[in-house]
Amino acid sequence: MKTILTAIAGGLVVALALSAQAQGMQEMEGMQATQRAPVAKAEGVIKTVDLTGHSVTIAHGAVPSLQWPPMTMPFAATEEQLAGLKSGDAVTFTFRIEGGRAVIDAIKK
Ligand SMILES: [Cu+2]
Repeated sequence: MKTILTAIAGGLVVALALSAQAQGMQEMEGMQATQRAPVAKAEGVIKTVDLTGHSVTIAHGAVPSLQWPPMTMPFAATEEQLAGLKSGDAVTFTFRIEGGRAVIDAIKK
């Protein structure tokens, strides 16, 4: 009888520990959802500027923080960010990955 009670008590402790762990995981996931992706920094040369499409295509150098090789790709940007920029401009910029898109945080010549 005593061993059965000990086993039940032991199982209860394990169950409580597991549920506490599961709750901890949920909190972490919630945090990731509300936290914005960190900003990555890169340099590159503008290929095309699409003011109405809110997009700029940049041939950028390697981005070590994201383990990206150099490549040419579009970035989402606001009209204000794109003002004064044109094809051929060498730029330094910061961006973040949001919903599978690269979004410009700041960009300057
Ligand atoms: Cu890229």
